[in-house]
Amino acid sequence: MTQEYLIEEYDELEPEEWEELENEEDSAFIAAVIRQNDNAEDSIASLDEMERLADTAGIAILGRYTQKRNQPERSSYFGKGFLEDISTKMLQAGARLLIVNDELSPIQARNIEKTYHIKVIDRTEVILTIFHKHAKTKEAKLQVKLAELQYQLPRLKRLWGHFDKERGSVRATGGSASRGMGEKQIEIDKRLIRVQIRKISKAIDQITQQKETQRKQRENSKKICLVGYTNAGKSTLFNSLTDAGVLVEDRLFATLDSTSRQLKLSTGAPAVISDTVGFISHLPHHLVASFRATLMEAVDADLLLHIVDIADPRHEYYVTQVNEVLKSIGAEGIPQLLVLNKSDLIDDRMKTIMERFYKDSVAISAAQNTGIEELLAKIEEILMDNRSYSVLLPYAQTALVSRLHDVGIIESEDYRDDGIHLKVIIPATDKHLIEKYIVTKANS
Ligand SMILES: Nc1nc2c(ncn2[C@@H]2O[C@H](COP(=O)(O)OP(=O)(O)OP(=O)(O)O)[C@@H](O)[C@H]2O)c(=O)[nH]1
Ligand SMILES: [Mg+2]
Repeated sequence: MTQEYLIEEYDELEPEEWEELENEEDSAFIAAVIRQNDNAEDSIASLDEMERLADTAGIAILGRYTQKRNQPERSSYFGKGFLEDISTKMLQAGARLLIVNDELSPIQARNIEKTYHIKVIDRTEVILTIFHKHAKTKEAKLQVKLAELQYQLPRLKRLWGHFDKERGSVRATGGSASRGMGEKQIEIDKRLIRVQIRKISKAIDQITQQKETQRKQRENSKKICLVGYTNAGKSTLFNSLTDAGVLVEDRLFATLDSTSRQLKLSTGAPAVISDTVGFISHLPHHLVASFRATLMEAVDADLLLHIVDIADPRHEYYVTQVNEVLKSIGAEGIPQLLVLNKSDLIDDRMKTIMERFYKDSVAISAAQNTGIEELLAKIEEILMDNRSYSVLLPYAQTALVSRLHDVGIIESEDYRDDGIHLKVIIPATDKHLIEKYIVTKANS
């Protein structure tokens, strides 16, 4: 298949097959199973997060319910009594949806809907809805579309009510469409979806290849990638470092595609910095798979700037969750600098405690532009592997002093009888300049 043909296919996906979701308000109950060993605090925080996700997806939450169980029920996730009770309460409250804070199996979702006559969606569907709403670039739209189709495939029977029949996008609306649909129709749809999945995967492969080429072209540049939990302030920092004007919003998953810009380091060495999609705990695996092209940006980096919202009491949890996702994409071995953002929201005492608690971290406020200099210095230190040396230069090499001023930092300069004594910090790449004159390595 020629490349041109692929590009044509890729163009076809817009705008006919992409449907903006209507911003209609929906209402729901949230329900979760609390397992025996679950930590109470974590469970509450997880439900809070689900509520925030629902809010971002445009769904108002009218109530929260939990059931204590050892394991979710295999056929219906919750127990019978709980579901009977909740369906009555939903009716009374006028809640249209039940949101389950987990990924339901196709059977579980179908059974809940059929037996209790309530419309149920899971955490993955809510996240997919947000991604769908926020996808703006072709890259993001293709990736979201792929994740949606892969999610739909095993769930066709049930999703007939939720997904738009012709276009196949996630919708938490409708319901009557499922009536009278035959098995044959489902088979036809499955085939159509598989064809679409293949088509989109090809288009995404093409983007991945393009990105690969771009990356190769930037091979001489050091690559820095911003990673972090959604809403940590990645785009804000990206903007303050590069003046790029990337969308910053107080909502989850504001950024879905990856944007790269040149970053000027004081040493003049070329560097490229990329902003990327936010992480979240239990990021649906379909999304991780579809967003491969975007996440590759992190896998390929020389340095990860891991941004965490230090004003959020759950910072430790976020750091762990982001590291989990990094591990799942094979980026756990890349050097990481932890950036404690939003430090304007905590007092100085707390700031000191946090910097001590997280070794190799730097506290900043991306919004107020504080700590940026220190951050850049640390970035340079790591990237350039800057080392400090004691050097004794013969007077015949006086010209080298000004050269060293250009490429590094001269901490002390002492003109004595035996020559010029210097303490310099320079990038490893420039070490050859002084190799012959090194007296001691001040640190390494
Ligand atoms: N107080 C304070 N707010 C900040 C700071 N940095 C970012 N914010 C706010 O935090 C919110 C999220 O910022 P973004 O930069 O969009 O976060 P992000 O990590 O790119 O989020 P996603 O793209 O959704 O993953 C916005 O409302 C910002 O204004 C900061 O240093 N201090
Ligand atoms: Mg962002």
